Amino acid sequence: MSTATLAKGIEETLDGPIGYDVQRVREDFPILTQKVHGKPLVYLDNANTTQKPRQVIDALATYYSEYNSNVHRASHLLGERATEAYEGGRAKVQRFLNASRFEEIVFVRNATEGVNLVAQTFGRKYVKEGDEILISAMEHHANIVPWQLLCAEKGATLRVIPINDAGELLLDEYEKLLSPRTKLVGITQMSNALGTVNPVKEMIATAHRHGVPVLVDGAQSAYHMAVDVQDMDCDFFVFSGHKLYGPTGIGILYGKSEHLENMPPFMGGGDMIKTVTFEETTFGDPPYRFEAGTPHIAGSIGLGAAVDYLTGLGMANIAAYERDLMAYGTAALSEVPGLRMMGTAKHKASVYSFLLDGIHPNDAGELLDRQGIAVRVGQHCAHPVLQRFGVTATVRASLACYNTREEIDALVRALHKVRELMGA
Ligand code: C6P
Repeated sequence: MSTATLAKGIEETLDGPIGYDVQRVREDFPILTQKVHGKPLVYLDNANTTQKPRQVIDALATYYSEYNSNVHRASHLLGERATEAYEGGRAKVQRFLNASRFEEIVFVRNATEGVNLVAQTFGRKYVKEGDEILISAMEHHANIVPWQLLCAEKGATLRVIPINDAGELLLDEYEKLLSPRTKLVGITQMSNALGTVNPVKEMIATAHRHGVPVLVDGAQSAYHMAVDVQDMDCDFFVFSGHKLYGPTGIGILYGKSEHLENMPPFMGGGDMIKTVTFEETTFGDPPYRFEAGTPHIAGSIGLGAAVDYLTGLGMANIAAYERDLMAYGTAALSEVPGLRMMGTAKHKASVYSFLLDGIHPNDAGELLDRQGIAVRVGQHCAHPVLQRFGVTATVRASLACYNTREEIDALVRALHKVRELMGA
């Protein structure tokens, strides 16, 4: 179904506060109709990666079957078409994030590479011995380890904003941790392990009052809520295409031009230079300065198709739909005996991270899988926050725009079955 038809469908089928007809959305995702272990697939591992709509799959197939070619380098029609579509993907992302300039959108492989790029360029240039980088206690390893590596290299210190038992940042402590030594704040907009949505706009304003730039990890937020980087006023924003219903291997680093223009290259090679001699190389302007080598052309095209799809549905509609579903699931899961939810923040989205009394998360995950329910179990690449709650693993069910109340009911039924099978 085209997104225009879908948007029309939304108006026609609008029923109460929920913004779209989920059954029509599901028809766009071919993978969702399959059975696993003989049971209908209930895919609740969306925080890990989301499924892809037909529009994204078709865009990839069309590129490879009709105009596959390298970009920026080919002097023929296919190369022109590929370049136009590849740069078109960048323009779509610019509009999606409401970035003021095309040059502020840098293609990377994923959110992880985006953070590493900033640490290795901006960080290496500006962070000195005795300086501090401030992150939060709920960060994913992707927003911890790159800063640790930088701190070790520079003799700087990593500081951590603490959280309360609900999984909310302690904002008074945050403000106290900001000092003239702080060179950058790195915070997630939404925690993958708890679901907490952080007040990044306010936190950025606070950091800016102290003259400190802020990197926002949008890996979990960008596909659940509308993001406006100008309104947020972040200095850097990263996300991964594969969580945003797009292909793997493509991600975005947004950076304010004033920063990108002053940052040294990340990697050296073709396409990121102006001139090269054996004595000296001059570097290209952003974003190309940071994009050495043949890029993930299909990735940009597929991500552009994903952005079109989401824009057609409307991020506000998606947020409203998922908010309703989240509340339904929270109530339903609270009825499961012995279920302990980790992360009960007031502002929370689309993630249920929980433990079942007396049942190891690995066992729960396996028994859920056999009933067709796909979840993630483990530490979710966020060891420190699990340690903060004194646990080594949780079961995590996470939502996307195509999940339904019926699927939540199936999860709840399956959890009862897990308890029965495990004798709990
Ligand atoms: N979280 C999860 O199951 P990459 O791997 O670069 O696409 O995304 C890294 C990343 C960064 N920040 C946050 C908040 C994330 O949740 C993730 C990825 C997945 O929770 C895979 S570990």
